[in-house]
Amino acid sequence: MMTRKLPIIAIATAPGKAGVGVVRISGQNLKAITKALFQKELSPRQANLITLRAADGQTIDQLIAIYFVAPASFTGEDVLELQCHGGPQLLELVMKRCLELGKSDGLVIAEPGEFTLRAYLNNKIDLAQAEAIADLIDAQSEAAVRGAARSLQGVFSENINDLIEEITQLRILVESTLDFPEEEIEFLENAQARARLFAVKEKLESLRAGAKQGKILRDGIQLVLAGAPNVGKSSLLNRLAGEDIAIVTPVAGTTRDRVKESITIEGVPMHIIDTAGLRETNDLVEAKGIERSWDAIRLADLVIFLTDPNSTEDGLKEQILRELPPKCPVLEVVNKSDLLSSAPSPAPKQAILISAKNGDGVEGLKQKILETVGWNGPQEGAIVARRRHLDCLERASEHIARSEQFAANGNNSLELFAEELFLAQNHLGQITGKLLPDDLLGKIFSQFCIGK
Ligand SMILES: Nc1nc2c(ncn2[C@@H]2O[C@H](COP(=O)(O)OP(=O)(O)OP(=O)(O)O)[C@@H](O)[C@H]2O)c(=O)[nH]1
Ligand SMILES: [Mg+2]
Repeated sequence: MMTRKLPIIAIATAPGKAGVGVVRISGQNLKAITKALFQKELSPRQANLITLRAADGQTIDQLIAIYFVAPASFTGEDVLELQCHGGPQLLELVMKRCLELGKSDGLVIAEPGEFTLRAYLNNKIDLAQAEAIADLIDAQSEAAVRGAARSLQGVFSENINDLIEEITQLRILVESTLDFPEEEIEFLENAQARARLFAVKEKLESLRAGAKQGKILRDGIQLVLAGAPNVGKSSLLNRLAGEDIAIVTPVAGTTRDRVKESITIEGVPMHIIDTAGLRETNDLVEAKGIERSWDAIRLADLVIFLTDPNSTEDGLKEQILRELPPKCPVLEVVNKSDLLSSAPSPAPKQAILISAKNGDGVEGLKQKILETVGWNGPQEGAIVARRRHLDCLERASEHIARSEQFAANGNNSLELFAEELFLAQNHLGQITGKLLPDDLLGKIFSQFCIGK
């Protein structure tokens, strides 16, 4: 996939019936295929109303064809876009006819993400922008759409490139000093290297904070509702979703399998998982369900440990704490506040009190959820980010911290100082794809949808 130069074709619109369906072809030179399809050349960048015919001369569709000449196209190659009527069978016929007529030119069906990959390889966009295209398509909330659009416009990449440039300048400074050892003395002070390193560090940390928010916006939060049977986990799911999704009964052990529902809280996607109540049981089916509850807890970003005024905990909280993934927070929530008398509450002071039944405290709980996962609210200029970006930023940050230590050692460690700056720069370069192993590239683009 990575190196092939053959022309590619795919249906670019979603499967199913629609007003319009788009078939897209990209290749180094599509003149011959265009001529074979329409018996004439098309004037570039103009909408051409044209008839596509089968081998026997019968009309397949009357469509609008637009020819983009390289490099002024999405992929940077010649692109032929066919805006057909949007029927699945019809689009298959159009594809078939194109493949027939493009056979001698080597026309093949595109792999997922291959159009965007070509745009990246032809320097139309960088890797972070290419990822933003997929994120824009997958966006689960309005805020995520905005963030992905900003990343696609290059806001994230620009910040990364600015930071790389600042590190480069600092490296040039250090390395030129290394060539003139007599001037090394007091170099760090004279060239304000320490101050500049500090500025780099500040900027990197602010980028990391923004990327963390961006990751929440893109991926959302796996929120697991856990606790003993009957405390109201399913009732809380239904309350948060605003819909009757999970079965609620007074029988302890009602929920057997995990019940999942995705909602958004202030634009942040929340993938809520309601689980079977945790307890010792001899019931085979319930035991299986409880195993699944533990599996969900082990993959959570946030666990709500729900209790009610009558439930006995029996070390359940400690058991949950042992199973959690690292850094996963737990929110302790006491349900059924409507049953508590107005007398001093038996609930622990710090606990969040709610009633899934009448909705008391649920708005406050939502705010607490956002706060606990580190969501800072809608930010101007927010972007979307991926785990990969966060990892690169974290690595870069580690190297900057190390370079700081070497700087503290004075001039004896200047070479090591420069080396750490270089390594930090490399990790930042991976975000925009300047330095990236080929296998990673394949992995990233294979997650795209077909036709993109
Ligand atoms: N009074 C009161 N009753 C509630 C509240 N929330 C849930 N209940 C009741 O508690 C019982 C159990 O609720 P569920 O939501 O099924 O509890 P669960 O934790 O999902 O239980 P399992 O699926 O068995 O683990 C039902 O009879 C609910 O109507 C509440 O806030 N107040
Ligand atoms: Mg339940």
